[in-house]
Amino acid sequence: MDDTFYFSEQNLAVRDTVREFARDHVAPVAAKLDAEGKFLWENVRRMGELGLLGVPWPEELGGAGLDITSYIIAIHEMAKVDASHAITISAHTTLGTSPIVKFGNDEQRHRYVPLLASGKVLGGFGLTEPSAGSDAGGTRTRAEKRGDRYVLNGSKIFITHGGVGEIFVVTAVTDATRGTKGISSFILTKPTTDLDSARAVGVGHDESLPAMKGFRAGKKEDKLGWRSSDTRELVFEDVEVPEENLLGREGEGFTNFMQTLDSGRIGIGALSLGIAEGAYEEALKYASIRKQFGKPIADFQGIQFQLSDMATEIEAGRHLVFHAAWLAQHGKPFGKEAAMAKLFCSELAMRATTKAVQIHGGYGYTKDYPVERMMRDAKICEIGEGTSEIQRLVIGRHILREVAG
Ligand code: COS
Repeated sequence: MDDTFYFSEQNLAVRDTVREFARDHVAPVAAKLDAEGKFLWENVRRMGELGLLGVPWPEELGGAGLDITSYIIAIHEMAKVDASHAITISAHTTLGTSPIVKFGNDEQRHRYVPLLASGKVLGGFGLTEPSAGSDAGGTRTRAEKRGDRYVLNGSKIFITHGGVGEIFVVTAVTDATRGTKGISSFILTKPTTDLDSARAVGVGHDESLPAMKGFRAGKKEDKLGWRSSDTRELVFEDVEVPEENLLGREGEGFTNFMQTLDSGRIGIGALSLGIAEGAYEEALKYASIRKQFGKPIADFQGIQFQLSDMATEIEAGRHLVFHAAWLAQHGKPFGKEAAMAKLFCSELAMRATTKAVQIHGGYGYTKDYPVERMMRDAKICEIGEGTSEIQRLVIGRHILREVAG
C-alpha cells in the first residue's frame, strides 16, 4: 500500500509525529513498563501536548480537529512500538470520550470533552460486567430514579483506565421490563487512584470534577499483556448521579454503546495491525543479521516464506482497516467492515507475533527482544471490544441482512 497515494499530507504528518514520539519516549521504556506493570503519566502528558488524546474532536472542544484516518493512524503507529500506549489513546478517545461527543448534549460536551481531549484527565467506558461480557445486554447494574437523581448499584469489570481515569460513561438498567431498551447510560466522575503521581506530572486530575460518593475503582488486573495499561473493576454503591448526567435519553444506552463499539473496532483493528507490523519489522531485521549455517537466516526459503506470508497479510489488513476508517470518515455505514478489520487483524496479530518469535528462535522467547511482549499483547485483541466470535456473529448478521435486502 503506497501511503502517499492513500493518505493526505496531514495524515502523514500525524504518522511522523507519532513515529518520532514512539521512538524517543516509548521504545526505550516499553519493556520496563511491561515488566513492572507501570502506567506512565509522563507519557500521558506528552501525548496530551501532542494532541494525541483528542485527535478527531473539534478544536472548539479542545481536540486536534483532525480526521478519523489521522486518529486511526495514531493508534496504528503507536502499536507498532507498544500496544499499551496505543490502547490508552484508543480506549480514552473512542470508548471514554466519543459517547459524550456523539450522544451528549451541548452542556455535557462543553463540560467534559475539553478535559478529556486535552489529556487533562483520562476517560473510560463501563459496559462489561461479570455476567455481561459478550452478552452486553445482560447488564445487572441498576439505576433507580429518585427525584432529580439516579442511584446506581452494581459493578463493571475489565475497565481500561478504571483506576487512573476520572470521567466514565457507564450503562445501567433503568427499566428491567424492557430488555436492552431498558438500559441507559450515564456520565460518572471520581478522582484518579494515582493522585500523587498525577499531581506530580500535572495531568490526570481535575479539581472541578465531583468525587461521586460510592463510586470507586476496585481490583487492578494482573494481565498477560497490555501490562502498562490500567485495567480495573468499577464499583457503584448507592452512587447518587444527578439527572443531568444521563447521557442521551433513557433506554438509549445499549444502542449508543453498540455504536461506540462499532467505531472502537476500527481502532482495535489498527492496534492489532500495528502489533503485527511491529513484530514483522523485528523479524525481518533479525532474520537479516542472524547467521546460521554460514549465512543470514533470511537467505533460507523457510524463513522467506514466513516473512512473505506476514507481509501479505499485513497488506490485506491495512486495506481492511483504512477502508473501514474511510467509510466512517465519509459518514457511510461501516459496522460490517469494522468487525471484519478487527477480526482479521486481531487474528493476524497472533499469527504474525507467533511467527516472529519462531524466527527469533530461543532469543524470541526471552525478554531480550520485544517479540515475546508483542505476542502477549496480541492475544487480548482477539478478546477485548468484542471477541472474534462476536465479530463473526456481527459480520454474519450484516451478510444475512444484505441477502434479505
Ligand atoms: N448499532 C446500533 N444499534 C444496534 C447495534 C449497533 N451496532 N447492535 C445492536 N443494535 C440494536 C438493535 O438494532 C436492537 O434494536 P431493535 O430491537 O430496535 O432492532 C437492539 O440494539 C438489540 O440488539 P440485538 O437484539 O442484536 O442484541 P443482542 O442481545 O442479540 O446482542 C450483540 C447483540 C451480540 C452484537 C451485542 O451484545 C454485542 O456486541 N456484544 C459484544 C459486546 C462487546 O463487544 N463487549 C466488549 C467489551 S466493551 S469494551
